[in-house]
Amino acid sequence: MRRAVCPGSFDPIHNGHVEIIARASSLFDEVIVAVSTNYAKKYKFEAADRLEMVQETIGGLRGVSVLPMGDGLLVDFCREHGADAIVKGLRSTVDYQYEIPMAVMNRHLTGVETVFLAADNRYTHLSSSLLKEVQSLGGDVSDYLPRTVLKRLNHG
Ligand code: COD
Repeated sequence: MRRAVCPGSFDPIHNGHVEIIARASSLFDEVIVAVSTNYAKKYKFEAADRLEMVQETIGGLRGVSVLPMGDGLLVDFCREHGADAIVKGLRSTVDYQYEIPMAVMNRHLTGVETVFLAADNRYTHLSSSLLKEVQSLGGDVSDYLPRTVLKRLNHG
């Protein structure tokens, strides 16, 4: 039984995240989507809302569960939940430069491996912050966001 963790702050979840989680679920028997909260960071959505939006979006995917991660170490979360790997999406060399030190450190700490999946062409330009900015200024981001997220953004 192979179990992976897909971590993120998901503020909010978008279709680039969803695509990576779906592909992870075809590679692993079980995937846990870990919704992190870094208390030093300012989020648009509360932890409970971010968690709910992820659940509403990917709840139907077989073998995928969603859990809060709090602000501890990702490797501790992986150990606690018996995960063999962390799965992340890579959009560009900027992501690569940011992610590699964390992957090496995480492997050093507990031996957990990080598996990188190349972001799909349709979503390489997406980030939660870009989508929030465009939406807040009146742009149409409906191609990139799950319905539940769009609804909350439009009413928030
Ligand atoms: N296409 C494909 N994948 C994407 C896209 C996209 N357009 N956008 C984002 N992703 C992927 C990336 O793999 C990203 O890692 C993941 O989705 C989540 O994205 P975000 O933006 O929601 O998540 P971040 O970057 O805010 O989350 C960072 C973590 C919570 C993963 C990280 O900070 C962490 O591991 N924190 C725990 C504390 C810890 O252990 N620190 C020490 C690390 S060595």
